[in-house]
Amino acid sequence: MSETKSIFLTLSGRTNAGKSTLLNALIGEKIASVSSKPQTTRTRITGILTREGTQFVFIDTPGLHKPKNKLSDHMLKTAQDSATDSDAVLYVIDCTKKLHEQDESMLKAITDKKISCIIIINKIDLLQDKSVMMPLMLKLENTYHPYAIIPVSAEQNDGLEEILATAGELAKPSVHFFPDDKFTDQPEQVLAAEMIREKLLRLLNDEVPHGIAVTIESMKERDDKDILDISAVIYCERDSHKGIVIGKNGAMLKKIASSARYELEKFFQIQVNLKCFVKVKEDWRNKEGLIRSFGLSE
Ligand SMILES: Nc1nc2c(ncn2[C@@H]2O[C@H](COP(=O)(O)OP(=O)(O)OP(=O)(O)O)[C@@H](O)[C@H]2O)c(=O)[nH]1
Ligand SMILES: [Mg+2]
Repeated sequence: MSETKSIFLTLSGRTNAGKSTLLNALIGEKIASVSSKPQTTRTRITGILTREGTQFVFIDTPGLHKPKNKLSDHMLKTAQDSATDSDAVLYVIDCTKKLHEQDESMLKAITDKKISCIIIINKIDLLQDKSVMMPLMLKLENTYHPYAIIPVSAEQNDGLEEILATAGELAKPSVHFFPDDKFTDQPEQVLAAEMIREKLLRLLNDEVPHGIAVTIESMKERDDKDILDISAVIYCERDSHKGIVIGKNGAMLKKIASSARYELEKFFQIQVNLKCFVKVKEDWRNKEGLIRSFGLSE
């Protein structure tokens, strides 16, 4: 039997750099929520790809940002611990943004710990003239001496093969830690809750979606029919936010539930009957007990 290999790679970088988009693109399944709003990812999300004997285990993490509450503190700690604890890091940078001081301190921490680092310059589809990346690439190369720097467009699946080939070089002989056909270790209920939260992030404006948590109260296939019944609770921080989530005559909640149902049906390949309830938990992002009960602290 030929030798198997594996590698654990943490996706690290500033919020909105495109880490979750890249995770989904690499494994070819939509398991992580993506939105144009900052701080979309709140916990560690594992995506797995097994190819020609090599198992890649990607760990998506919350993006680096300025912490504003206790939830943020947990998110940042998760991000920092994951990056400095793994075999290798895919450090994702948005090529349309200036290098941030948080990029610099994270890259330094990774380098100091001698963790193999592949820097991913993302969103190159937004550059008319690709040569404008050169000064940034040169600076990164000379300062951090990464294993490689790879320009990609996660959204357009451009550069993914190069990432896999390069990461594959760093894989070590090992057993596979997950079954070869598995692509995530996220429980189905967590995946479903995240799909609903993503729609809230996309459809609501300003501060409202950041103060939202979604839990699945029940998720069960009917015995007599091919229907999956899902009951979800959307928690927000204030009564006024609850009003916004529900909308006039329930219009917003209907819109959220129907776009979530579409995605749930696509993912679980079964007809879904989704019921969403909206509740208020005042200032939950500063309450440790609630953060824990929503599964957002490690
Ligand atoms: N044009 C373009 N947009 C991209 C690309 N990759 C990601 N995006 C967009 O960038 C935004 C942020 O993407 P995410 O994948 O949620 O970013 P993230 O790094 O996971 O963000 P956090 O979870 O907040 O840390 C979304 O609107 C994506 O559609 C890309 O290659 N090109
Ligand atoms: Mg993310």
